[in-house]
Amino acid sequence: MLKLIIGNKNYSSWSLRAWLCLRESRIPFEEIRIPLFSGTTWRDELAKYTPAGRVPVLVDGDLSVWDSLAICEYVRERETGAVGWPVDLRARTHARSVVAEMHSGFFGVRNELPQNLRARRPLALAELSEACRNEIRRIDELWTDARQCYGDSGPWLFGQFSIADVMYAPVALRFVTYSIPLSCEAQKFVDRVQELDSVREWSRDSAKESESLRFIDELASQ
Ligand SMILES: N[C@@H](CCC(=O)N[C@@H](CS)C(=O)NCC(=O)O)C(=O)O
Repeated sequence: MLKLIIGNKNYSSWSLRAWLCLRESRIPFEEIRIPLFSGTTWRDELAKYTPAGRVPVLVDGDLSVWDSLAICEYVRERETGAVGWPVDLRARTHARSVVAEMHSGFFGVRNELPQNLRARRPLALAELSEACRNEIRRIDELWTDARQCYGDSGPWLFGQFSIADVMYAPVALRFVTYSIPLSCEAQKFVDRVQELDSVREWSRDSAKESESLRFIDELASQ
């Protein structure tokens, strides 16, 4: 059986992406949770699965796949019917661009609005850097644009649920934690993500975790 190595459910957004991809693809897997930045052995524990020192990692027999996007691609190629890319070339190229933009950027959002699923910390936009505010606007625009182009074929960013939704689901959940105001169309994407049974399950699990990472929680309590 596939093994997915993940970090803390409350804090690890990249772990959530790989997990969501497998869950929404209805593929059975064993989950191995290594609480990051907790205790003294987590780095050694993680090193058993990946020299990259980061989660998520997917282990399929003697094959190890690290990085959330590589995992999504592997799952899509391994299993017919798994969550993948839009069928249409234009839509697929658009989706890949949108995903690449997330995977390689949005450092303001990542740093100033870290994933903290069980926290609720309403933030005024004025409390964020200009770079972060610009990124929020850009994400809103990406979501709205995708919905305007492909919304007729289904409820997700590119119609049917795709790797683009997987990649942006944790971003949507950050906007919930910090009460970030969005346009109507972008907010609908956030609501849809929150309604997913898989996301609800992950969030319930995150609420039960005992680790608390001060460098993230302190941001939420200021
Ligand atoms: N680009 C990687 C990023 C993975 C990543 O940064 N994971 C974080 C947890 S969300 C991690 O393992 N951090 C451990 C560390 O920084 O030492 C991916 O897409 O999987």
